[in-house]
Amino acid sequence: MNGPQTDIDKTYINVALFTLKQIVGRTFPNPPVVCVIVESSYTLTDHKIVSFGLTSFTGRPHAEANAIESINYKKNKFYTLYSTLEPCSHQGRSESCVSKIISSGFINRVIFCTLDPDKRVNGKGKKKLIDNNVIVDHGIMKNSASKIYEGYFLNRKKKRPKVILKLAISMDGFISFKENIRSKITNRMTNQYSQIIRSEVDGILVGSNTVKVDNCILNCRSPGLKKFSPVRIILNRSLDLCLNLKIFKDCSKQRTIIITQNKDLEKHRKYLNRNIEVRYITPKKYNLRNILEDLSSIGICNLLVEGGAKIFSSFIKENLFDEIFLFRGNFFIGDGGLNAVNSEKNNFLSKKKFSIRESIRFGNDSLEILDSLKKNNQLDSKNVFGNN
Ligand code: AOF
Ligand code: ZN
Repeated sequence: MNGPQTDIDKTYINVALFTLKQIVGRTFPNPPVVCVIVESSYTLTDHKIVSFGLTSFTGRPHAEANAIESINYKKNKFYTLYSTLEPCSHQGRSESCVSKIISSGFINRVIFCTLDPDKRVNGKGKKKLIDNNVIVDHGIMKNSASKIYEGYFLNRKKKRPKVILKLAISMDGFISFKENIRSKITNRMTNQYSQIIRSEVDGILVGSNTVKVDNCILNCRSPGLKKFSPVRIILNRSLDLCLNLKIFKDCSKQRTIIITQNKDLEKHRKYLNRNIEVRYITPKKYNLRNILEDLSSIGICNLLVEGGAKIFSSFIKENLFDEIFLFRGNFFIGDGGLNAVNSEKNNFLSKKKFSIRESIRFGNDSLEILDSLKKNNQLDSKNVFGNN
């Protein structure tokens, strides 16, 4: 029995990858990992899953640790551990997964999709396993895994999260009837789906004007999703948001961060006393690139941007986005509506920046998922907002 992959390996890695998709954004501050342990004969016949482990929803214990914990090993059997990511080798809050695999004394073979780009691991997990006589192979279904790990890889390699812009617009491309007014654009079905999207990201970012005008809460309210509510991030240069806003009600239950360029510690304290984290960036460095780097440093891998127009404009203008979830309600707003994206020159929307990957209907509403062309190097696109 040696390393190279078999059809059986592909089957079990597929099972792990299928599950991996379900836990993206639900393991902050760690990347999601799925681990499957298979018991077989030494010739790999009569194989069956004997344990399944996911990264815990608070990030620890890790997937492999969870899977290893609950097995009754048999002496004459062969054990393969499948993982979607290279098992970690660093001493963290507890023993590394590689140490656990080795000290179990039963795992004969480890198969994983992709090396872990985290500097503390990157290849070291693999080496330690091999040095301890565990058969190792990796690269299996690597492309599928890399797509799911897009946010994590961007975080570790580019020091920024994957950025998803979420917009709800009318048929004629407006996000509101007029400025500083909250407008209901989408139906109930769409709104429920939006809650699922929120539960699949680590962080949700808005500008302070959106918090003031919408008085939004930015959590996951649907049954079963509450615990997956993402970290809330508010961009507020002047640190002037009123503590009576709904978003500040339960900050001990949902991590809430304000990013500001105001360094008045008295003001900071006012928020800290209410469990609101204040992160200061100097006025000189207060730009999206640095804000994303800061968020990446606290473990945000997938970031949902929910507005408003000014914020969307900046992300699009600076090409700092990977996907757009464009929801469209079933009515026209007409003259006086507020553009989804504002710009002094009002021209960058017509630049070819997106391609449509998928269209879904929710009753009379629709959702188009757009990829940034920078990401795919595709050439064809159109002004998807349709109003200029
Ligand atoms: C694994 N299995 O399920 C995950 C891994 O802060 P720590 O000590 O928990 O370590 C976080 C790092 O562990 C993270 O950056 C990544 O390299 C790895 N994540 N590794 O073996 C897992 N989530
Ligand atoms: Zn680990």
